[in-house]
Amino acid sequence: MDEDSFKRRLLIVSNRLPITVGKPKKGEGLKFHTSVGGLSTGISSFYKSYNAAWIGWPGITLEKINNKEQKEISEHLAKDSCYPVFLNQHDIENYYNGFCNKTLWPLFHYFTTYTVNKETLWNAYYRVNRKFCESIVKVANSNDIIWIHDYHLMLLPSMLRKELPNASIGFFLHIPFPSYEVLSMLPWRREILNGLIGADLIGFHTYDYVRYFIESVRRILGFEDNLGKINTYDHIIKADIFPMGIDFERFSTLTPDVEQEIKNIYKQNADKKIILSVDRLDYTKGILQKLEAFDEFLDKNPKYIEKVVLIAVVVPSRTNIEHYKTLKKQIDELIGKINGKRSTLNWMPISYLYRSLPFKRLSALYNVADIALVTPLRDGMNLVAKEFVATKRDEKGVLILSEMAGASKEMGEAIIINPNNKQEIVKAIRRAIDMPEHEQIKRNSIMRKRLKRYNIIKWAEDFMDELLQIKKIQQQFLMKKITPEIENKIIEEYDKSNKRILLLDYDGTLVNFSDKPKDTKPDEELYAILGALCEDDRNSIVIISGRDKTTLDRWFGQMNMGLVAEHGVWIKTKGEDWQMIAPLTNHWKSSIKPILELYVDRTPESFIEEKEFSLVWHYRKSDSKLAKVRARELKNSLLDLTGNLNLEIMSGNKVIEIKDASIGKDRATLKWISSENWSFILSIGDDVTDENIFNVLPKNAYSIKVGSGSSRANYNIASPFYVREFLKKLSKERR
Ligand code: GDG
Repeated sequence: MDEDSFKRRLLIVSNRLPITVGKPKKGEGLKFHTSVGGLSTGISSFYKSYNAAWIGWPGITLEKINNKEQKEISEHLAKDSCYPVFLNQHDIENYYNGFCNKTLWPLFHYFTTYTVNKETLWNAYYRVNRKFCESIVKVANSNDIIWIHDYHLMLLPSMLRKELPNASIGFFLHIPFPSYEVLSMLPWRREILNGLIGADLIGFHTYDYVRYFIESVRRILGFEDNLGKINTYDHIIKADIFPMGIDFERFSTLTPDVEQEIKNIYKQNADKKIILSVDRLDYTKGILQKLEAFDEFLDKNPKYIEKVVLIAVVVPSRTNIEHYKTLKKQIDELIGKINGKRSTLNWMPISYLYRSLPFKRLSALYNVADIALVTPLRDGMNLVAKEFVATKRDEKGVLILSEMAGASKEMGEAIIINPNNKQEIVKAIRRAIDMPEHEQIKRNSIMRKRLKRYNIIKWAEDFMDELLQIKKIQQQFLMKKITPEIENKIIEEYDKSNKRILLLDYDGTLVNFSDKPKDTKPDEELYAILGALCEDDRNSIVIISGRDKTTLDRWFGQMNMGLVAEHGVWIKTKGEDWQMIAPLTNHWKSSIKPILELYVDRTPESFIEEKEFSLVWHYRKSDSKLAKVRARELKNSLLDLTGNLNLEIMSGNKVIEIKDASIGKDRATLKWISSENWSFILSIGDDVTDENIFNVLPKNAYSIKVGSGSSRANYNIASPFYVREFLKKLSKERR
């Protein structure tokens, strides 16, 4: 952990505080107790060891307390460094029970038919995120580390970024991030993504969730990524994997009160194999599926009648939401049916506990269970699976784990099942009961080592280290970011000089990059800016683009400026005709094009752009995973084929371009620069091909990279919008 992070305060922000306030009966005083749930259990154990404070809702609505009690709550919580965000009944109904748990929760768990899309719920979500923002601003220092948790607060990072621009803001999503297809169903997907990218670091449990997030950001917001680093207009952020760990010590230690509980449970279940299931009451947890599979197991394996018991702990959750009420009824009925059908005088197959248990009892259950049956239909991580394995000090016990839980990516030694495949669960139960001890030990010892090493503290430290790391990268970018002072210095030089050349890239520099290149033709504002620059006869304006010469001619042919087409194949000086930079041939195209066509057929939504002396395979709109594989394959086969031709295979921004190796923007630049004795040279570009220009510029030239990626240019500028503003300033009359 960086020394710096100890000096700064850590603010943890989540919907619920780790302490819940309740008022059991009218007239009674306030009661404070520990909150239940994955997030709360996990973070509570690590945050006490930091200079940390926690901000969240204390679990009681404003309608239930008076001003005096509100003050009492704040004072009581402050002793544990907790700050309450007070919410009213309407907020809870529309934000928590509404947008959070009727819109985001089902959608992100792929229960698309349960998803409610309602403007009023969205408005409440926005409003409560604002309330959180206001509460945080009241207690935060400008450079605090703020770590926001979960789907309830996805708009908060950007809201906070505006208020506290220097804070280090991290966000962790505890639930799955859905695929682009599923996220696209949400009317507010853009707002959600825009809210999240206010964070410096966005963490997920698994690689798939990171991938889905990055793909959505690319396809919905248009920001590119480079190994998880996303270049937004004004800062670099990172998305990465942090599989949440548990408080291993706490679960693996046998305390006297846990020992006592263990004795009690054994007394009631002597000589029986114990299968344990622990879930919040939620339709994502696959509770009905596991009950049905257990029933079927007994059907198929009658020899286990009276020899096995399923202890099903179901923790009440979101009891005000219809789907949860229905599920509760279904679980009650199914358990009633199975027990009714199968119980004998001495035995009841399912022991059902619908309540939240004290820690010692939960821990005792993990200890005594022979098998843990964890069968979510979709689950961000699932800590129960990890906690069960952690309690197994003798390394005996079998974990049956759904492949739909994030935990399955780290716990491959468990018996992995598909929760929708009843027969597979039935077989897994049988296999678990029959598994020899040495095999159990072998499997658990590997998992326990991993859980011990990557525990909750390591998880949080890892997240925090990376958050500070990305902050440093941002600083490097900021150091090169063009400031008003630098702009003034350039303008001063420009004003002084009588012979100026401006080398400007087009796509991504003068206009925003787009999926549809045809849509990015110059607009009136751009013509006005370029027109004003061209009017000054001390200026030579040159557009250096990868576009073909017909397009550039159509757009800029009438203007008093120089043009470079096809990355430097063609050059057109003011008032003259197009000239080829060097004698080139294009007969190679006939042998290369069929290969590209093959890749177009195999990669939906990719296409070929044919220029006179180059071929380009575009894959921006294709599925990113497939396209990456195909791009690698294509590059390899082209490299094999073109070994004896003088061709260059260039990977650009979601393109592969094949061109004569002797052409490039650098060559065109040199030709232009050496043609006169310029006293002011400025080059602006955004893409890899523009780096070739920056490379060959003389020392006294100004070079500016558009966007936040690293570059050889002297400076970075945020976006085409700012490029235009800057060019407007250059062309303004100053006397
Ligand atoms: C979300 C994501 C992700 C359960 N019953 C009792 C009790 N618990 C504790 C367990 C465990 C936690 O609650 C449940 O965590 P899960 O991970 O299983 O599930 P969610 O609540 O849905 O949590 C999930 C998690 O966030 C963390 O990122 O893994 O995917 O959905 O820690 O021990 N604790 C006590 N009594 C109980 O009866 N004391």
